[in-house]
Amino acid sequence: MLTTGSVVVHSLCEVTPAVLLMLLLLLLLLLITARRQTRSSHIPGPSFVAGIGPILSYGRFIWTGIGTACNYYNNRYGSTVRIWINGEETIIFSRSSAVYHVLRSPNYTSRFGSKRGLECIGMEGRGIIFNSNIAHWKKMRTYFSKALSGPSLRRTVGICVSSTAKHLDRLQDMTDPSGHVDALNLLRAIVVDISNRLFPRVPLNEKELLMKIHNYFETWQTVLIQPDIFFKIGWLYNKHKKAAQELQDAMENLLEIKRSIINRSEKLDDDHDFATELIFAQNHGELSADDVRQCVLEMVIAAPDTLSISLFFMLMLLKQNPKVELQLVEEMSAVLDQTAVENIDYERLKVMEKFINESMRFHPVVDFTMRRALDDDDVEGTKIKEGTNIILNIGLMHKTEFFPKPREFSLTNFDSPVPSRFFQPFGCGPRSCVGKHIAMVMMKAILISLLCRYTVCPRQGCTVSSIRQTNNLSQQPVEDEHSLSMRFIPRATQPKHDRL
Ligand code: HEM
Ligand SMILES: *[C@@H]1O[C@H](CO)[C@@H](O)[C@H](O)[C@H]1NC(C)=O
Ligand SMILES: *[C@@H]1O[C@H](CO)[C@@H](O)[C@H](O)[C@H]1NC(C)=O
Ligand SMILES: *[C@@H]1O[C@H](CO)[C@@H](O)[C@H](O)[C@H]1NC(C)=O
Ligand SMILES: CC(=O)N[C@H]1CO[C@H](CO)[C@@H](O)[C@@H]1O
Repeated sequence: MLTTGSVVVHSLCEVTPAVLLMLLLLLLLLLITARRQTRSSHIPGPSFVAGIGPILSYGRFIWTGIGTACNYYNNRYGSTVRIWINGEETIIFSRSSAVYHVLRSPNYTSRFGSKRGLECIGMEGRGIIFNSNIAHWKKMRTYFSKALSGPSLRRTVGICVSSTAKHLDRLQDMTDPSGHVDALNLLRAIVVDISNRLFPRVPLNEKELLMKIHNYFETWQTVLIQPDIFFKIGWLYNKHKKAAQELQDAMENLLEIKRSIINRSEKLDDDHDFATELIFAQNHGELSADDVRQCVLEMVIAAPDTLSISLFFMLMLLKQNPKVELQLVEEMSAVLDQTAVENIDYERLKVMEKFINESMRFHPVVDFTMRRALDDDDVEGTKIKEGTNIILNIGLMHKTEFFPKPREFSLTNFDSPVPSRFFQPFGCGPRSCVGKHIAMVMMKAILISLLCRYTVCPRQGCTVSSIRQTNNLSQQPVEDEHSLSMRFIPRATQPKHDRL
């Protein structure tokens, strides 16, 4: 009873009056039935207490965001916690051995999420990211794997370098009267341009597309775990429905243009881009038009939703750690002395790789990943029933195990080789990030192109721990007023071999 009481009190501050009333009624019921049992479960977590536990834990996920709620429960109950989302038992793991088991097992190649919500954003049984039709997902994944390796991986460096240079040349247009640049939006513009030049390769209005991607993402994180009733309330749901539809329509238009480009061209070069591959597959009856649209949509949003935010955090962290910036600049100068930025041997950028890894460990954009058990299993003594929702709290894992300075930003964390099970920013196994190799190449190429020309300076007092952030579906800065803007100061001594 004591622990139950404290759980209730602890969560009161964040529930609405309606839920509060319901809670009081339930509490009354509880007093009457006195020693009401908790559901027989040996896994730590809030107790069931006549259905209050599930309501409270669900409420916490909706109110505080998924990532914040996961961290709360792991910090409170330990590295394995059982909670409820929408009435469904959900287990959060943050210990590396359990996380590694789930990541690599073929039994967790599905994800969970509200069916209505996923339908709203076109991901239910379609695309790749939240597609839980396993046979279909596998087929889609082969198209993504192909497009994110081989020829396009080789084209990536050149495109990243030229796209970054193009945007930096036009920096004046993005600078406000006080000399500041909205760094996150600059990075988004660079990344969406790169994605477009790699995958659909159709002329488009960058700004408009970015706005639509932004709204689509808001909708995604809002609808992902909502109860079915949410989708029946017009004034809540309609604007989200509309935001999702707008990006889908934009993709449809883009594909229409692409189809006519393909029809008009006499002969296509051999390494087809992603959109061309998909259109050909549709023409051969292997994919439906809906499949093609959703896959292109997910490919177009993947990098702007993850990479640009990662890079933004990296720029902030760099200014907070001047010694690291010095080390980076020294390494860059040494490497650029011998080769142009397009031809760099990325293997030689050791400090850069440590910096990227440490940034993704210390302040990740993707803090956790969601899965669903396809089969009964036993994870280190925890019995998992088929259909159980699983959340892997990878962000917390990175801060509680192995690293010598787990709670600090320090490159010494990567001084000695880190066994892969302790560091999983992209996940591993069959459902890992399919873009993990290209993402590393992109981050290195963009960072080096930017940092050899400019040093950045966030506003006074703005650090990754002081700016407002949300940790819902991913960890993101809140875009209010000026806290995200930075000054871009040209470097006095640019590397000798600057071809930019
Ligand atoms: C810093 C950048 C990035 C980070 C930190 C990141 C991280 C992740 C993580 C943690 C997952 C879930 C893995 C799991 O459940 O085990 C994921 C999935 C995915 N990522 Fe990335 N990612 C990044 C960039 C990219 C890029 C550039 C692309 C494509 C262009 C991409 C495409 C995908 C796709 C398609 C999935 C879903 C895979 C599936 O369900 O089969 N990601 N990413
Ligand atoms: C979670 O995301 C939704 C949609 O963007 C937003 O309305 C809500 O405020 C977020 N929750 C928190 C706690 O930030
Ligand atoms: C392209 O050509 C195919 C047949 O060759 C035709 O079915 C399709 O409608 C054409 N698409 C466009 C956009 O012109
Ligand atoms: C950085 O992390 C990746 C895994 O994402 C790993 O393969 C690589 O060895 C790490 N690099 C360094 C320098 O630690
Ligand atoms: C559905 C599924 O993939 N089940 C697998 C779970 O894991 C065991 C052992 O690895 C496999 O034998 C099952 O086929």
